[in-house]
Amino acid sequence: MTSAHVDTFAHDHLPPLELQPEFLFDGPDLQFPAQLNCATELLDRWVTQGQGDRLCVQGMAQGVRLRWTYRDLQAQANRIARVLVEDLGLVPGNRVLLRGANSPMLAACWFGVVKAGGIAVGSMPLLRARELTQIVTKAEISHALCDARLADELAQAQAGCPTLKRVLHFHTPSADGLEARMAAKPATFDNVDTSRDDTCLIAFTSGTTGQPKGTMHFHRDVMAACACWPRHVLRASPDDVFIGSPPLAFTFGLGGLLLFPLAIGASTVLVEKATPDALPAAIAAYRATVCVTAPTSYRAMAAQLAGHDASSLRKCVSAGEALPAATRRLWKDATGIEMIDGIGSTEMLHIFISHDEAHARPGATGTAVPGYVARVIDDAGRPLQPGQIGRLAVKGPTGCRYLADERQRQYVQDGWNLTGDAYLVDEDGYYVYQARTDDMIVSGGYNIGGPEVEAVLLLHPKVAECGVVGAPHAERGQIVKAYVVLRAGHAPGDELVRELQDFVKAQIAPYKYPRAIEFRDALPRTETGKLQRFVLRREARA
Ligand code: 3UK
Repeated sequence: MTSAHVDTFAHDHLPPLELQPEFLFDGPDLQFPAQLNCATELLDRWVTQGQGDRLCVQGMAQGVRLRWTYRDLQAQANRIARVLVEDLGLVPGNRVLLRGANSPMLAACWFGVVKAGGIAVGSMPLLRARELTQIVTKAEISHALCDARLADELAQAQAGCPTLKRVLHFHTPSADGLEARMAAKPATFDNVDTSRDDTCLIAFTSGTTGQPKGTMHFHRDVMAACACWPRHVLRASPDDVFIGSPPLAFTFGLGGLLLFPLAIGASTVLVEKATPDALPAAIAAYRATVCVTAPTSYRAMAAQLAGHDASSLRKCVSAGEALPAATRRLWKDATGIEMIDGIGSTEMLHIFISHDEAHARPGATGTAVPGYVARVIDDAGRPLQPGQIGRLAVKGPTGCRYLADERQRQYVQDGWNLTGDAYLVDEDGYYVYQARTDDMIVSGGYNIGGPEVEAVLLLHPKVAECGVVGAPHAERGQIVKAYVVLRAGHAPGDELVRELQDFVKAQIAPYKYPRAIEFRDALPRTETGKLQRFVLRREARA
């Protein structure tokens, strides 16, 4: 096995072997050749096999609707690889920052970097200069490909980023922009012959506290992710048209909206604006068949679907947060579709516990995806019995490798990846999410998972959204506190507080009911749609 990396930074900053998780490669799907470039497998392969005219990626660029075939995307990625190598002096192993909302050009940039043996580092479009500086510094990023509309924030960051020497902008007619340089290059490129164990991707976690963590993934990991959840659970077909909201900088979006459709020769729609207001119209316009987004987005879309033709949809994937049973129900009533829920993480690259449509169980995430094993353990690492709440531990062909980070010891213990989630396994072997382990509420000696209370509140017809956290309390230690956003046309008040409290008490053990309820116009969320419970907790403390 020969690494192609001339710049050995990634290899030099892997966690020591004894701190890495155990990797499992059982079965013929998970055997990979020693030399492997995932761009060859996901993109060039189709052109080589005579399928270059198949539709690959659609979207908008500067107001123009694009429809690229596999051959088109390959040509664009090849030109970008040439610009990186020939004009910007990229050598294999260099890190390249990618910045932009989802678009065909951003996808071409990802493949351009990976073809050239570089390491793609995505960044959420809303990141500010301070956060960009942290990422560039941590990953010692040398190059950036950046949407011209996001140029300012990166320019501000660059002042504090001595490693970042070359920045090119795309989506610009400028003579020294990426497109102008691409136009001067032939559409061919020989992909760098990377090892399956060369890093091709560093994904930063959207950490809520402290420095962001960079997770390193190899060419092999990308192909392994494609061989597990999409092949065994999603089971999409080459004629499927994928669409959705998660940014390509988030591995949920990278896999669900780029790697997985391409792995099977299907096509993807990359829309810049995929909010719940905009997505239904896009689904109708592109006749999309597979939708990938977060639970809250489905909940908001369910209310707006009338008036849009969503009849093309056949599979809907939810991840990023627990999927409440009420949201599954709303979506099924609106579309007839049973959603596919799955838990994944940036560290694991993609989804490792899930279920298909036929095995969906409201309120449960599912079972270990083929290729992965999972268990629920206590604080000493001992497996627990069904029904007991403990820490989720997983192993499979992908796993956590933090870039030079002490926190590796927390995520990986005894070869298992510990995701930080509290789970139980029910009598039938389904994994049921409780809370993030550090989000568990302890009230009067009881352990209460906020999401369970949220799931009940969401069943109430007047509740649009809610977040439940522990608020400090003199006698009980903590009390359950709910922050509630009401549906249009309902007014907050003491009477409604009592109504919601009684509603919860009638559905689950009364000790779990929210002793405090506060009404809000909106809830704090990350760019990936996750509820920021730490913000609510901070407010509950104040
Ligand atoms: C939570 C879920 C319950 C859970 C992700 C799919 O979310 C992703 O990655 P992140 O690193 O966060 C990981 C954490 O998010 N979570 C995600 N999905 C679910 N909780 N049910 C779910 N279905 O706390 C997990 O540890 O941002 C999701 C694919 C790729 C991803 N990166």
